Amino acid sequence: MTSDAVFRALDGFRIELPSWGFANTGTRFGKFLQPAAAVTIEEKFSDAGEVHALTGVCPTLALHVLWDLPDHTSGVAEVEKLSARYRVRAGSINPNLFQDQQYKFGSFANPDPEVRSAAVRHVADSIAIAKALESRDVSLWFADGSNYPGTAGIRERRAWFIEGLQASHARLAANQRLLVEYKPFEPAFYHTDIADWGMALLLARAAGPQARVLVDTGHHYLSQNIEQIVAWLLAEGMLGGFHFNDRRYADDDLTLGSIDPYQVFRIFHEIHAFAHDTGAQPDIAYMVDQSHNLKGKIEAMIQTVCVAQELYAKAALVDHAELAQAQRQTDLVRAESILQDAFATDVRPAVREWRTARKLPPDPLQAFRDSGYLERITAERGSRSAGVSSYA
Ligand code: RM4
Ligand code: MN
Ligand code: MN
Repeated sequence: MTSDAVFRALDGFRIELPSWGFANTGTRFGKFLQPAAAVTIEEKFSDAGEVHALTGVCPTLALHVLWDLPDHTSGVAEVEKLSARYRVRAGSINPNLFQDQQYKFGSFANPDPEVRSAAVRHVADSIAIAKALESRDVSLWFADGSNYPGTAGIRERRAWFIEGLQASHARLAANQRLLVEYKPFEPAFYHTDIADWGMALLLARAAGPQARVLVDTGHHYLSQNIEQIVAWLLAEGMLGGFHFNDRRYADDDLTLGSIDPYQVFRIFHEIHAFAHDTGAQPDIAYMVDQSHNLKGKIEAMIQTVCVAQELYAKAALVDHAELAQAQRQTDLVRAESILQDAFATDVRPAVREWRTARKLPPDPLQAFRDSGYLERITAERGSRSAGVSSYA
C-alpha cells in the first residue's frame, strides 16, 4: 500500500536543476571557492548529467542567460551539443535583469525609458533562446525596488511593469509560459516592485493568459503560510512552478528541508489534495534554486533532490477522503494526525525499492561518493585558477 503510493508519486515527480547551483557562489562577505565547482557551461551540464544519472528525476537544467548564454542565440548550438552529450535538456530560461550596470535603478521599472526598453529586449532575446531550445518556461525574477521612502513612484512603476510584461508576453509562442517570481526584499530594502504573491498574481494576470506565478520557498517573510499561498494559486489556476530551497532567516538558499521539512511536506500535501479533489494533476514546474557556498555542489544537489522525493512521497500517503471527513466533522485531532502520521512515515525503504525497480542506485549520494566523479573533476578543474561565474 505504502509502496504503491510512493511508486505512483515518484513516477510523476521531476525536478529541474539550476546551472548556477553548480558554480562558485557565496555571500556578500566572501566566496569560498571549491576546486570542483563548475565554471563553464559544459561543466554545469556534466554535473547536472551526473545528478540525473544517479537520481533519474532531473532531466532538465535551468539556464541563466547572462551566465550561460551571454551571446544569446549564438550559444544555442553549443547547449544542444551539451544536452545530447550529457543527457540533460535545457530547462527554464532565466533572463538576467539585475547585474548589468544599467540596472542600477531597476529594469522594467527603471525611470529611464531606454533602460526599460533594453530590459524588455533582453526578455525578448531570452524568449528567442527558449524557442530555439524548445524550452517552455521563461522565468522572470526582478531585483527592482527602492531603498528609501519617497525615492520611487510605486504606482508609476507598477504601470511600467504591466507594460513590460505585456510586451514580453506578446513574444511567447503558443506553448511557452512566462513565470513571474516575487520576493519581499533584497537587494532592495525599502520596497520591492513584485514583493509578494498577490502582486505577482495581479501582474501575471495583466501580462496575459500564458503567465503564471513562481513560488520561491525562500522568498517570504518568516512565519508566512506558504502552503496557503500554494492552495490559493492552485485554486486560481495560476501556480506555474517552484524554486525550492530552505532558509532560517531570509533568502538563505540552503538545501531543501534542511531547516523545516514539515513546511515542504505541507506544500506537497496541498498539491496532492488539489490533484485528488479535481482529478487532474496540476502542471507545475518543480525547480531547485539553491546556491549555498559551503556544501559540495553536487552532493548538495543530490541531497535536495532526494529530500524533495521523500517529502513528495510522504505527502502522497495522506488519505484525502478520510481527511475531508475529519475536517467536515471538525475532528481536529484526527485531521491533524492524518497529516502527522504521513509525515512520520519512513518512506525511505519504499523510495529505495522504487529506485531499484527503475534501475537507479538505491542510494544516489553513496553512489556519487563511490563513482570517483568528484575526485576526477577536482583534479581536472582544480588545476586552473578558480573562477566565479555567477553571484546567485
Ligand atoms: C534570486 C531569485 C532568482 C534567481 C536569482 C539568482 O534571489 O531567487 O530566482 O535566479 O536569485
Ligand atoms: Mn528563485
Ligand atoms: Mn532567491
